Amino acid sequence: MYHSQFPIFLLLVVVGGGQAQTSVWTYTCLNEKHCQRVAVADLPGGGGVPLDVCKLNCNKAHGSLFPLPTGQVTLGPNTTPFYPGYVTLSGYDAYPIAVRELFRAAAGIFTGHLNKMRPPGGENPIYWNRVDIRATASDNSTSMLTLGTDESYTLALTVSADGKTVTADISAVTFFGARHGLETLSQLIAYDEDLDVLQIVNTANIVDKPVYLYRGLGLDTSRNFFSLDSIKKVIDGLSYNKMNIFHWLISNSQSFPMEVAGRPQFTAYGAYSKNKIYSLANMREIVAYAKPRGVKIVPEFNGPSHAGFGWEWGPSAGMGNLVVCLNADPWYDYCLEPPCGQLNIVNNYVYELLGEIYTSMLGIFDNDLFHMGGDEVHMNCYNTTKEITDWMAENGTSTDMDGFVSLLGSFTSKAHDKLVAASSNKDITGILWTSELTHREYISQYLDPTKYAIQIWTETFHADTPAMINDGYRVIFSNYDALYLDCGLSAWVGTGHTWCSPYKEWQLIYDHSPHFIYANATNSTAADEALADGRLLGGEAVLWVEQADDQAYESRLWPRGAALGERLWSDPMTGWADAEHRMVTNRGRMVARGIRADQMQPEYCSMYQNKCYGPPPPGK
Ligand SMILES: *[C@@H]1O[C@H](CO)[C@@H](O)[C@H](O)[C@H]1NC(C)=O
Ligand SMILES: *[C@@H]1O[C@H](CO)[C@@H](O)[C@H](O)[C@H]1NC(C)=O
Ligand SMILES: *[C@@H]1O[C@H](CO)[C@@H](O)[C@H](O)[C@H]1NC(C)=O
Ligand SMILES: *[C@@H]1O[C@H](CO)[C@@H](O)[C@H](O)[C@H]1NC(C)=O
Ligand SMILES: CC(=O)N[C@H]1CO[C@H](CO)[C@@H](O)[C@@H]1O
Repeated sequence: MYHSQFPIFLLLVVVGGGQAQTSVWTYTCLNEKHCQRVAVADLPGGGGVPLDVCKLNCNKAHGSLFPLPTGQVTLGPNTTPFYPGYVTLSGYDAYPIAVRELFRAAAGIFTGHLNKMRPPGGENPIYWNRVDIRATASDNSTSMLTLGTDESYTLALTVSADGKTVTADISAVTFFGARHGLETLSQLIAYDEDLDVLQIVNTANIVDKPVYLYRGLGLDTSRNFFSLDSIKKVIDGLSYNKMNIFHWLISNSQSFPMEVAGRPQFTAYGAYSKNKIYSLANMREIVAYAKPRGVKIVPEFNGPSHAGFGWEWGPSAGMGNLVVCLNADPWYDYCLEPPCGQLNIVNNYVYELLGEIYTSMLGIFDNDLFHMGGDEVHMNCYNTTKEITDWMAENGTSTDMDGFVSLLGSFTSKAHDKLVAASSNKDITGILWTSELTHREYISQYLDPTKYAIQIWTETFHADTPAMINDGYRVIFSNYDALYLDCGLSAWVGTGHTWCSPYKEWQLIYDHSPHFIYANATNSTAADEALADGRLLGGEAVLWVEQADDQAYESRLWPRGAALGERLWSDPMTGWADAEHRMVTNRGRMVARGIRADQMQPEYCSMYQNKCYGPPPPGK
């Protein structure tokens, strides 16, 4: 008897004794801006709160909201304690099924976060307050996320006169806006470790919508394979930062892990192993996972370069060589990293197979954007391949740069025709990386700006960028000198660092504004116009994975990806310094939800928010 009662007795002490175990420290808000640790003994009248609760609304301008809302933000001074079991979500129950299911999934994700912050059990009846959430979308039939989707929302929080019911009203045009509203709401809730309860800011008004349409992260899953769980976690991270694009670079010359309907040879020859394949069902699962999280998958099938293993079965199938320069030695004469490989662009079977690949992919990733690759074509590979140079000679194509670019132009246009034929959306836009073809002297000759968008990976102040935007191209900024997340590691061929060193710090990423970059090259009126008409589509940080896999990607992606997330959602006039506390808080929130994001500072800096700053620049 004694022993069986002992644990119960202990439990009562812990629950009832929460106050008694309170630390000697508590937190107060200084100047409506910074949370700071103070001794409980120094606050004889009380008034301190746990740090996470302090951060909710200490800063009256925006609390810890991340990314910054772009419209009005009013946060009340008070919070209401509650338990996750007393939250209801309604408003969408009568919507058409596709949209209703998205709302249901988003509601489940939201309550999942709350349950993680404060698992059920051991509730104190004093805090049995209700949180009633009403989430609505005036367009109750849109279940596709496209570049034209309205992602705006408003959020209003009110508290009843008796203080026992908090009402959250989220209204949006589409589901995708409403889910952003739920994300914002989740950032107005924190765990109160003193009372072992959740606290919600009980009065607020927020009006919000994104500045850029395309807010993405790119992940290559070919140099090294990533499990479905890892890809889902990347999507989770995107959703916490209101980023809406996962650019999935599925295959490359190293491996071909993607199942193509009706062509098992691609993975049989190209996958690293039979366990390292994305089946059609796997890819469908990713699309379905991403949608209620407000994320669209933009798949990339790269060509004519970045194609190698997986294509070597052409001769045995009577189709001739489908790739050239495969695994050539020494690699550095024929490509930019081993193994080499480029599609045999003078073989018509290559176009037929591209059509089959696009049809297979668009059966899964059906949307308005498809990435066609197009980067890093190595001219010497083609120039030293007899089959290619013979064809060029017979067709009167010169083997100088103009001749090779015309060959690339014709490859791109034939591939684009196959893409349009494979798509149910005849307005599908093909995205291309910057390359020789997108240089100023060639681009308008070969690429129609209504059919293609350009993903820019050249350096930030490259002269082609403003020229392209002036000429009407829609652009996505992924400049390697700011937005490549793999830079700064050891080299993997030879010694020293990788080519794009140094490491790109979050501050650099945060300050990388497409509007600013274009305005610097032209003027702010021109940049406003380019934003309004969608030529400044947005940006994307990219993780190339020669040196990353399931074990090593989260700390490369986060929290730096979040810095880009705020830049693209809010594009604030202010720079990184004004975002630092929220970046740190947001990073902590991501970690609490299971993302292994890199640490940014000693924890001390969160406890004394105005103490960690750099010395003034020399001479100031
Ligand atoms: C869904 O939208 C249609 C068209 O706006 C509207 O007529 C209908 O009442 C809406 N349904 C619900 C349940 O709100
Ligand atoms: C291709 O090779 C020919 C003959 O060696 C050379 O003259 C030409 O400059 C090369 N083309 C390119 C684009 O390098
Ligand atoms: C503006 O662009 C030029 C190059 O065109 C660059 O050197 C300069 O640093 C830019 N200014 C700022 C403030 O970034
Ligand atoms: C702003 O830049 C655009 C694009 O280069 C140009 O057409 C326009 O004349 C410029 N306006 C001013 C006031 O300089
Ligand atoms: C476009 C074009 O002229 N294509 C020709 C190039 O040369 C080959 C023979 O090597 C012909 O079959 C093509 O029709």
